[in-house]
Amino acid sequence: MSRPADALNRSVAVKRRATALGFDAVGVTTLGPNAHAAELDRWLDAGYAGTMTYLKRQAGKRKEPGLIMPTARAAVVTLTNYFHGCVNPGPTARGTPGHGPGVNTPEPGRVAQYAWSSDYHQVLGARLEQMATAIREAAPGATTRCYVDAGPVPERELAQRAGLGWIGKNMMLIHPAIGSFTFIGVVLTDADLAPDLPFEADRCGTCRACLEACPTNAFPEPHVLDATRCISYLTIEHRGAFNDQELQDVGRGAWVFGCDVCQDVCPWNVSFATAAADPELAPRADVRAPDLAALLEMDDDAFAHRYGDTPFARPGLAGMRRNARAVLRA
Ligand code: B12
Ligand code: SF4
Ligand code: SF4
Repeated sequence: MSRPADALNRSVAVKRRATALGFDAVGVTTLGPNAHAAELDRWLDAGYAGTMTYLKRQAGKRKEPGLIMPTARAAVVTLTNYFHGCVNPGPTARGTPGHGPGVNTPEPGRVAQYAWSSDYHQVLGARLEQMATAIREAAPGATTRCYVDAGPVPERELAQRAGLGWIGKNMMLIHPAIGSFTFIGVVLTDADLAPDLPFEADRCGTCRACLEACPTNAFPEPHVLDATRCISYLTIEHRGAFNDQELQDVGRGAWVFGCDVCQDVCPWNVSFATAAADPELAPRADVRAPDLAALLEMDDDAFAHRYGDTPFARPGLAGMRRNARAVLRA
């Protein structure tokens, strides 16, 4: 067992490295049981996960993050800002500057901002590996495992515990100075690192803007998202054709991939989100505003060539065509 001062020095060294690597915020937490395990069970039992059956399979580890890597004693949690400085302009209204809701009229084919660049899993995965190297240098002999939006890691829960923000009524992890347009990345390690204090405050107050703005009423109550009604789930995770209700829901929002409405209206984003200056996460025009007509005509090879390294690869050509038809009503 090392001295507390050593653990603190290691944490400081790792955080310095995280900042140098371009992470916008970083915190450390321990791997005790998930304080919101009961909420996760209730959510799964209500069927709100839809066909994301992996969430049920991974529930044991999400409730007890210490089981993910049994030797691990700490999680280093990072936030990376991906806000691009405007509310989704859609394919035809390019470059409209602005902040906050209602700046632009929705155009068919809107894409959620988190997907505007090349695949963030790859960009952040490489950065997390470099931070893991720094952890192993600070604690010789330590082992590490990196996660970004993958595996059974309860990422928002760990971020809140690492002091990085609170869970909003829209379920997003909101950092008080950055907002919620952030990716969460995690390194689990058996190194002895000094933990940060959790972020205990709930700064939503009486606001309900996200709940009221959701185009499909996907929030049965604050802090509960029925994913089966969420446009993000429907356009990214759902497989197969849309039923009539789903068709209406996707068509109504004009979103061809993901959805940002419950973040666009959040006062913490309206006031504090600033455009990310990260060249590796720079928006790509073909992703931010895809040509829906071309998408409908594309074959598998053309799709793989154009979108294989972007988040569109998850729904694939079949899913993206289905989404395009829904927003074009084609
Ligand atoms: C499955 C999933 C989805 C599903 C379900 C979303 C959901 N709200 O559950 C769908 C496809 C709909 C989705 C959509 C989106 N997602 Co998603 N998703 C995930 C994934 C893989 C698992 C989330 C999960 O376990 N959900 C089940 C719920 C019950 O768990 P949870 O959201 O983690 O909530 C925990 C805490 O909130 C807490 N809790 C529960 N109730 C309560 C109540 C109170 C009062 C408190 C304080 C806490 C609390 O306990 C829960 C369990 O640990 C995570 C990555 C990961 N490995 O964690 C990314 C992740 C949550 N998604 C992310 C993003 C960016 C999005 C979208 C914004 C993408 C988009 N623009 O289209 C939307 C946002 C929709 C929304 N409002 O949540 C980011 C969020 C970053 C952030 N700053 O919060 C993550 C962390 C991926 C990443 N590494 O960056 N997603
Ligand atoms: S992402 Fe869109 S559809 Fe999903 S909960 Fe938020 S506002 Fe509703
Ligand atoms: S819109 Fe309001 S209620 Fe929703 S997450 Fe933001 S502050 Fe909280």
